[in-house]
Amino acid sequence: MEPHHGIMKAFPKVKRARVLQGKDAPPVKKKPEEFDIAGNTFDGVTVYILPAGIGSARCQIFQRQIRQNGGQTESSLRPSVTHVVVDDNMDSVRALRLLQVDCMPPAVQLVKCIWLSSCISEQQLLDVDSYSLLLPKRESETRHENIKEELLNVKPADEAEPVLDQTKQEKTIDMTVPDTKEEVRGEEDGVSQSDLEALLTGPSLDPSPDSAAQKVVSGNWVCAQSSQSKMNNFNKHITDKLEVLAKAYTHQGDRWRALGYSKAVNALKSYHKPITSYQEACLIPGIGKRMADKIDEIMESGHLRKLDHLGEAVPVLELFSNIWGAGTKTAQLWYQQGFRTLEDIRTKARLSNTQKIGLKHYDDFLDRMPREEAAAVEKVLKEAAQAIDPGLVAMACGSYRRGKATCGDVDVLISHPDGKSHKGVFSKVLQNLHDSGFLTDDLVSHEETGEQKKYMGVCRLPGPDRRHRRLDIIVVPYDEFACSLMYFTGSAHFNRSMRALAKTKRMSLSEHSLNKDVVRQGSLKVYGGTPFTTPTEKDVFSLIGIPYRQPHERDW
Ligand code: DCP
Ligand code: MG
Ligand code: MN
Repeated sequence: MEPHHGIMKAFPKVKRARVLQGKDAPPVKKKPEEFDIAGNTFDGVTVYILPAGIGSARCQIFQRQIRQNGGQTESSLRPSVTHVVVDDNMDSVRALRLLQVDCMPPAVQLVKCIWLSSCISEQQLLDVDSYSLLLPKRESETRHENIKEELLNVKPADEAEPVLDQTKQEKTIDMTVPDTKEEVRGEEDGVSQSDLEALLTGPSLDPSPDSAAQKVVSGNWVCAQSSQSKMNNFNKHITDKLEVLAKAYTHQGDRWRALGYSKAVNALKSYHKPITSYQEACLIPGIGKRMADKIDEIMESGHLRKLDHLGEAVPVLELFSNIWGAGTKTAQLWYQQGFRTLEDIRTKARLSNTQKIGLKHYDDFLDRMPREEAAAVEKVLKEAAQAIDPGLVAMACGSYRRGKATCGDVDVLISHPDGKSHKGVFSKVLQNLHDSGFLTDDLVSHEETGEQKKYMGVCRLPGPDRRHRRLDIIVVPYDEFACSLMYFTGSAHFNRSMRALAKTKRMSLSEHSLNKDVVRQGSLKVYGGTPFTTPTEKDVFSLIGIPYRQPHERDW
């Protein structure tokens, strides 16, 4: 996906200084009167420059030049804006996400920064055509990108939301999977249309009598069910095989089919008894006929023939995409270039800085840490934060908060209950942790979405025999605390379900807020709505209209 992910940014040393010192300081606002109008290149043009990737210093220079040349600038996507300028490496999906819209308003151009610099240097308003960010054809591909390649994971506010309205489902599926050939293949290959339709809405398999009441409010939504129901897996002999297939599809870049299989796996894991017949499998929400065929085959023969024909590329693709910073597309490219081993990659492949770090810590990153170690990392973060301001809260979220025995990384959320003292903390914490030697590598330059900042890097606890561990840190304003806590606690599948459910209620859930009165046209959000006040996670659940779930019940 990296041709248009544009998301991961290695953390060049030069930039680090900027990020770690004064990037939190408010930009010095210069009054427009200071500038003489020098030209009229931008007459009638109002530009909003999306700062991500461009940096505030360059933004300010551009803004000044626009105003000096007869144009106007805005600090957000206001109705007056005619051009939105984004970093040259930005892809449209990410741009829209950062702009918090599903599509550009009509008549607003979304252009690369090079358009702006070319206009300035050529002193004329150039046609945007060759600088415009075209929307990718296959939305489905970019939506379900490899998590590692999604900077910040701060995510797609509306990632893969299904539409509940049954009458519209087919249409929606068509829109999100524009390549119908792909879908037909899916049909042959275990994931049917109905599997796709059920995607992400999740099973409703709680056999307890009170589940009927819940269904009234929450239908089949994963987020409304406790993930504890899958703890006792009566169908492990089946799910083990389907999981292998799901993983293989992930590595082959077939996200839809992979999602279909994971969905079926979740459904089977939470089923209250071993499945004994094809008919029984068909009756489970989330399992279509083709999937039931596969299940039947495993039940009857103890085997799935499809697993014998995965192709020799799969294990190599898995080997490669396990390098942090390399996704399916990169792995495929390397495979096509003839590479088969990590040694090939180390010696022959062109690696980004991030991938170099990923390769250096290949084994460490694959090794999940015991939760006690995650707790120790959380403690380091708490102490670092509280040394800056004793009122700061720092807590490990992610799999740790969901109570998992092992964690792939540590996801630390930092905020301040006074609503303002989180400002400036991000760079200070990072500086402190760099100075103490706790942080050993920076993977991704921090990205801001609104007032939230996120860091992805590598740390190591002091003492002998310690391994390098992945660490994610987000600093959030307190009024976004509950929504960001919920986002960062996950799981990702649970989050998708929550967002999808919110959408059916004209709401929109993101890591920032739960908004009401959202206006959508088809599956596109045209008005973002207004945020509810959500002091706690419980408020978010109750506003969406489902029972509260403890973090350990969200492990879908
Ligand atoms: N997240 C999300 N969507 C994504 C990626 C992440 O909503 N595509 C959210 C939910 C995750 C949280 O961010 O729980 C942290 O992401 P991690 O990748 O660290 O995932 P976990 O902590 O859940 O699992 P692991 O133990 O593998 O780190
Ligand atoms: Mg994690
Ligand atoms: Mn993480």
